[in-house]
Amino acid sequence: MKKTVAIAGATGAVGQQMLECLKERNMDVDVKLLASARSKGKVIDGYVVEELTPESFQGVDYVLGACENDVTKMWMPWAMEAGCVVVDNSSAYRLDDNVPLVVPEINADDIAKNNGIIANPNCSTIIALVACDALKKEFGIRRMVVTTMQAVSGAGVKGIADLENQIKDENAPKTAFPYQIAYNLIPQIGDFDELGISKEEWKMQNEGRKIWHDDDLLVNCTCVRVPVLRSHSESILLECDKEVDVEKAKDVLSNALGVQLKDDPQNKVYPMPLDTTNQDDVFVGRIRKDLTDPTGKTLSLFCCGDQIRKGAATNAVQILEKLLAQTEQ
Ligand code: 11C
Repeated sequence: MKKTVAIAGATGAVGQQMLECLKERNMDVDVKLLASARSKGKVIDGYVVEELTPESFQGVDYVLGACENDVTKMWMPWAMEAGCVVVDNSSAYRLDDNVPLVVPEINADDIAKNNGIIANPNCSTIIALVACDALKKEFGIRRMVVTTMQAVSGAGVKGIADLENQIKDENAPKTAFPYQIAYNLIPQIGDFDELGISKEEWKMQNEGRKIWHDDDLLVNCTCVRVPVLRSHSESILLECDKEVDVEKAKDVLSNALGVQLKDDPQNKVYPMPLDTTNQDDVFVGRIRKDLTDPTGKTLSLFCCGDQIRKGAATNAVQILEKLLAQTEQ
């Protein structure tokens, strides 16, 4: 029997992309779009948006969650009560011990351990880990030093609107960020703790440890919002267990799932956020040995990935595909 998939938060940037991903991957499911009362009756791709209420999940098999944490925490008990399996893009449950946190290219086996909720990692974590997973297997990764350059889409439709409006008029209102984002960079994503580290900066280490099953992983991260529409870029330095070899690194990356190697700097080939926009692979390039490390164990790279697709919607839909495949077995 055809399964029913509800998208909770269907009118946001990630929710709309989830619907697009279901369609383009020809998934044979019935779809239900749920959102706040404000969006009730809105039509998206021929589907009428319904208000998200405690009754919304009756008859629903799977939920793709694309809401903020507080809204997710409100509806999650309703979805659990109705017996749904939820793939949730919020950060509300990511670090719960009984909630698998999954990037299908890396730890798809964890999906089977779910108790009704599977969490989708943060976008910059997904993009970095997809870029580095094959290198971790080859050289071991002890410490990562990461600078993210995160697109405005990470702040949803408001973030995209702010950039587009401020490019036309620098005095346009700031609705998503504390400062003008057009022609600017903002080195803050999320609130800072007493150590001066932002919530977004902690995610890479905390989520990375869980996805890679590596409690010793160390990550020093600086997250920066940049005036780019929808692809995150990351400059990453990897301190490895073994001596690194650039040709071997390129070789393993050229065979890595979800990765496209873009590394021919002499011919101006390297990852750029416009090139990963609206497609699913993570581009990796600028791979070079860190000559300041006398042990030869440190590698630098640059990667980009579409924040709304692989950083959120595509990853969630890939998890859903695995869940559906498990029920068919
Ligand atoms: C941003 N990474 O770019 C955030 C958006 O934990 O899912 C997603 C936040 C999260 O602003």
